Amino acid sequence: RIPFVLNSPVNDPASIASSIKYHAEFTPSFSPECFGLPKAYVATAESVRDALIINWNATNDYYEKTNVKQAYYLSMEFLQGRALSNAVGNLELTGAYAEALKKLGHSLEDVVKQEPDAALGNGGLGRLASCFLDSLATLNYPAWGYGLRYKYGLFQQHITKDGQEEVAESWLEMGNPWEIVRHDVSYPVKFYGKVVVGSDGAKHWIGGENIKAVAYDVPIPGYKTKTTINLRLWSTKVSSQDFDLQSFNSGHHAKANEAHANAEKICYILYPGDESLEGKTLRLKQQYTLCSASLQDIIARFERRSGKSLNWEEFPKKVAVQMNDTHPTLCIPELLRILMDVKGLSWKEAWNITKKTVAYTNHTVLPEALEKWSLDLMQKLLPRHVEIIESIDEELIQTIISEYGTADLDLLQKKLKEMRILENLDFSPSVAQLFVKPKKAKSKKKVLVADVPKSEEVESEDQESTDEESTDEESTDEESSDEKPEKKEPKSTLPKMVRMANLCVAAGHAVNGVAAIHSEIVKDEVFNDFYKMWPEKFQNKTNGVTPRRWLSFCNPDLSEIITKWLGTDDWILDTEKLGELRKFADNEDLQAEWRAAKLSNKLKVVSLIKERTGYVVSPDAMFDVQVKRIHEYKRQLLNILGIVYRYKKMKEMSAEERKAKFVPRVCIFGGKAFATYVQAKRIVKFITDVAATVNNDPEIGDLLKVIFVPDYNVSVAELLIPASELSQHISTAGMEASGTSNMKFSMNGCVLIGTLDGANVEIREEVGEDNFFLFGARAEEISGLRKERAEGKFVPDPRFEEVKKYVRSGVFGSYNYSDLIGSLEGNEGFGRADYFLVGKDFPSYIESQAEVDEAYRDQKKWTRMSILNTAGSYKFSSDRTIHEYAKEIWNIEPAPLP
Ligand code: DL6
Repeated sequence: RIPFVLNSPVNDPASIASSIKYHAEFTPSFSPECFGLPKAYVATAESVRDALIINWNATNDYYEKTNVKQAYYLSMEFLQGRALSNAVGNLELTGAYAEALKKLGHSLEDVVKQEPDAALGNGGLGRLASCFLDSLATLNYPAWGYGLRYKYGLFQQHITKDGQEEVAESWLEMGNPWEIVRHDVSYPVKFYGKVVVGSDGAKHWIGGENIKAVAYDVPIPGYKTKTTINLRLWSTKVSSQDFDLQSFNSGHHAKANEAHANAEKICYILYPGDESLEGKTLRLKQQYTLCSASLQDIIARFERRSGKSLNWEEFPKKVAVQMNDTHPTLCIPELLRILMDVKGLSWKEAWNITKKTVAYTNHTVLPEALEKWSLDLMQKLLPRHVEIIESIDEELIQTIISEYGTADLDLLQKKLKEMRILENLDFSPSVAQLFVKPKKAKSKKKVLVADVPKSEEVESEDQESTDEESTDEESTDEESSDEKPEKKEPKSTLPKMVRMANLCVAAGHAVNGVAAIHSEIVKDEVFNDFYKMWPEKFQNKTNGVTPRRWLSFCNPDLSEIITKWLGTDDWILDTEKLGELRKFADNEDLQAEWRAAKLSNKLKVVSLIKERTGYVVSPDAMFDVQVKRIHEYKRQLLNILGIVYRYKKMKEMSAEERKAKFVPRVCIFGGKAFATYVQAKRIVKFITDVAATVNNDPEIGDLLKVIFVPDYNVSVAELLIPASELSQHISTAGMEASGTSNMKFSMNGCVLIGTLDGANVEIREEVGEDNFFLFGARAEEISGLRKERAEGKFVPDPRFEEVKKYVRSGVFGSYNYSDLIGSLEGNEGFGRADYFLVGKDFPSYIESQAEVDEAYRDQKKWTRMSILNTAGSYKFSSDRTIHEYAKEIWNIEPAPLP
C-alpha cells in the first residue's frame, strides 16, 4: 500500500468547513447551483468519511502487520440506522461539525435528518449486530462484520385504512456516502451444478450458475479511539460478458438480461417471501452468498497474512466466526468444502479446524423460527454441501451412539431421531445394522428405522416376542439367517429436511443464548439432548446496547445532566459509573432537571406524531410506549385490549370521575408486521382502528390517545425512547429470548411494565423490584396453563369477557375482529386456543396498569424510579457483552493502534 499522510487533521470548525466545501464542489452527485440540505448532507458525510478512511486504513494496516486473531460476525441483518450523527459523536467532533455547518448556512440537526436509515435488518437481532460493531471498535477488538447489501432493505411501512402496506425501501436512491465499493474484492459464488471426482480422487463441484459477490465496505468508528473496523457487505452481480447480446439484438430483451437479473435479485430485499419454491430458493441463495463470499474472503486474508509460514492448523488461532442465529449456518459446510476441495486437507483436519472456528448464538425459542431447509432443494442448489452435511450427520450419529450405547435401542433410536441434522432420513446401512435383531428361532425380526412417524414405526425389541403377525417390512424365517439389515425397510414419507440449528450445535464449539433465562431454556428445553452430551459448549451472553448511540447521542439533555451530577462523562465508556446516580435519586434539584429533560424530549415526539399521523397529543400526558416487531408472542394485543378496557371504563364514568381515576396517557405503538404474517397485520389494523375512535372522541380528549407511528426504525427509536415514561415488554413468559429495547428504555430512565421474560428478569434485578411493574404468569407455569386451556379448564376473568364483547359490539368500526378475538378463544378454525395466554394474563396486566397510574401521580416517586432505572442499567451496555464474547468464545484480545 502507498500510505497517505494528511498534512493537518481536519478537526476544527474552519478546516471542517473547508473540507465540506471541497466535497460540495467535487461531489459529482449534485448540480452545482445550490448548497441545499441534500447536498450539504452528502458533502458533510464525505468529509467525515475521509477521517474514517484514514483510521480504517491505519487499523487494517496494523492488523495486517501484527497478524492478530480476528473475530468475524456473520449476520443476515445489520440495523445500522443513521451513520452521520453517530460518527461525529464517536470522533468527538459533534460541536466542531455543528459550528462548521452553521458557517455554511445549515444546522447539523437538519443535515443529519437528510440521511435515510440503513435499514438492513428486521428487529432486535440486526440492531444487536450493529451495537456489537460499535462496542468492538470502541474496545479496540480486531473484528469485522459481514452481511448483505440489500438494495431495498426490509420494507417501508405505510399505514392506510386497511392497516399496514409494504413499499420498497429506497435507502440507496440518493447514493450512500458511507460505503466504499471494492471493485478488486469479489468472489465467485456457485449454485446448482454437480459434483465429480477428479483423477486425484478429490471432489470437484462443477457447472451450474455462477455469480460474483462484490465487497462494499462500511467503516465503523469506535468512540474515543482511532480503531475503525469494517462492516463488509456483499452485493451480487454477474460479469458484463454474461449479458446476452445476441438475444438482445434479436429483440428478446428480458432474456438478454436474465443472468444479471438473477444475480442482482439475491440482494434486493431482506427476507423475501418464502412461501413459494422460488422464494425459498432465493433465501437459500442469499444465505449461501453471505457464507461463501465471507469465508473465501476470510481464508484469503488468513493465507495472505500467513505468507510463507502458512499452516492450516493455525486457522482457529487467527479466525473466530460467530453465526448470528442460524442464517449463516452454511459457513460450516462452506469452510469444510474450501479446506478439503480447494486446499486439499483431509476430512479429519478440516472438521477439526471448523469445529474450533465457528460458534453459534441462538436468538429464539419459537420452534417455527428454528430454520429447516428441504434436503431436495439444498441438494439441487448446493450438491457438494449436502454431501458434507451428510458426513457431519454421520459424525453426529456416531457420537450419539457412543453417548447412549446400544443397550436400549428404543432410547437410542429416539435420540437419533431428535438430534440428527437430517430429519426424516433413513440410516446408512452400517447404522441400520445396529437395529437388526439377532436371529432367533421362530422369531420375527423387525428393522427399526429412525425418523419414521409413530404410526409407521415398527415394533421395538421387547414387543417382538409377542408379535407373531408378519408385515411387508418384517423379515421372515425363510430369509437369510445372518444379521444383515432387512432388504425391505419402511421408507419415511415425511419431507427430508436439514435442521440448521442442530448443524450449528454439532459444529460450533460454543452455543449461547442471549439472556440468563433464555440460556437456561436453551439448555433445558430447546437443545437439552445436546446439552447433556456437550455441557461445556453451552453459555449465556446477556445482550447489551451501545450507550453511545442509545444514551449519549440520542438523549443529549439527559446525558449532560448525568455528566454534571457524576462530575465526569466516563460513564459513556464505563456504564458501571451510572450506579453512582443512586445516591442522588431523591435530590430535588436533580429530579427537577431530570423531569425537564424528559419534557424537552417529549416535545420532540409531539412534533413527530403530528408530522407522521396528524394527531395532536399533550406533552403533559404520560408517554406509554410499545415499539418492537409486531408478533403475537410480544402481545401488542394484550396492550391494545388493556387500552380498550380503559376506554370503556372512561366512557362509563362522569368527566370528574374519569379525571380522578385515570392519569392522562398517550399510548404509542410502533413496529413492522412481517409481510406474510396475517395475524400480526390484523393487530396493526386493530390498533389503528382503536386509535381512530378514541382520538376523535371529544369526551375523552387528552385523557387517552392512541398512536401508531408508521415505519418504526432506528431513527424513530432515537426520538421515542428518550421521551418515554412507561414502556411495555409484555411477552408470554419464556418466549422473548432477551429483548434489547427494554435495555434502551431503562437506560433512558423509562420505567418498564413487563413479564418475567428475557432480559426483563435481569433488568428488574438490577433496577430493583420497586422500580419495575411486574405482572403475569411465569415461564415455568406456561406449559401447565396451556394444557389447562386445551382441556377447557380455563375460566376467563369477567373483565376479559367484557372487553372482548365490547370490541365485538362494533365500537371500533363495522368489522367485528372475529379473527383476532377468536384466536383468544380457541373457536373452531382458529387453531391453538389463546396460545400466547392473553386471557390468562389480562387481569394481572390491567391491575398492574392501575398501579402505574397511581405511581405516576406522585411525580417525585416516579422520577426516583426513573433515575434508579438509569442507575441500574450499567450491566446492559454491549461493551460488557462484547468483553464476554471476546474472552469466553472468540479468544481475542484488544489491539489498540500504537
Ligand atoms: O438477541 C437479539 C434479539 C432478542 O433480543 C429478541 O428477544 C429476539 O426475539 C430476537 N430474535 C430474532 C430471531 N430471529 N431469528 N431467527 O430476531 O433476537
